[in-house]
Amino acid sequence: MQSATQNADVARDADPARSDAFRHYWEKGWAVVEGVFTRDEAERIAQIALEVSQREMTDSDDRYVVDASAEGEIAPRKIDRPFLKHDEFQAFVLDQRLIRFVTELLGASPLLSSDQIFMKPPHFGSAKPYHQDNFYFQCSPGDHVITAWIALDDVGPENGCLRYIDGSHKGPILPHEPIPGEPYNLAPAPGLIDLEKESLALAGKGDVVFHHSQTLHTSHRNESARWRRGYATHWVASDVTSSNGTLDTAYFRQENYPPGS
Ligand SMILES: O=C(O)CCC(=O)C(=O)O
Repeated sequence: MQSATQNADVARDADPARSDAFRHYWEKGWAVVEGVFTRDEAERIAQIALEVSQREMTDSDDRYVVDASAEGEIAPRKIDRPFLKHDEFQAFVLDQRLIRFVTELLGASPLLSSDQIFMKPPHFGSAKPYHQDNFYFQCSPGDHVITAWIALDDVGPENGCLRYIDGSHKGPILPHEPIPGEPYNLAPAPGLIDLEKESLALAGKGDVVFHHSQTLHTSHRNESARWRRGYATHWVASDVTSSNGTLDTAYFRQENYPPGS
């Protein structure tokens, strides 16, 4: 009888798009999979994200949640832990079409640890500096931690698509230093980042960009007249531990996601 991993290998080999994504992910540290969700499904989630973030914005002027322009105008920046804020967010990120890809790339059953929605309003959304997720998570083994970033809009260079340093997941976790004026953003010194290896992850609404926990990535300001919203979900395999308590608040721990929440 074949094991679950062997079955996944057979299914992947039979589908060239899936095996290309798998190869690209392990070679470069990231991969785009097209059409995991329909454009309509992504649009529905984008609309709910807008409603939730507008509501949160009226309750907060915290720069973590809200962005401010040079003129002092404010707009949504981020929704933290959206999974706990709307039933449709829960159904969306637990959709089997997404979980199937996360399982294949991790090589194990994935557990949802945390999530966040990055909003970049037209002509507005601020840059997210280069970083490695696992600098924040401090999880081990790093190969068993993956981010699935679901495009809620078409994304390209003009509206702040994700950018990756190819192969950086094979290197160490770099020291990250605070960015002046942005206490929630830490980044490696620019000299440690080889921009010649930078690639852009272009994605359509409903596509998913996957990245390894150690891959260096960034996104620029949204210079366009369109929104750029991305739903980032963070997953781990069951053998993963964290040295800084990251997993204490993980959704897969029932106390953090009580039934009916
Ligand atoms: O959406 C962005 O701009 C940043 C996303 C990110 O850093 C992540 O998903 O780890």
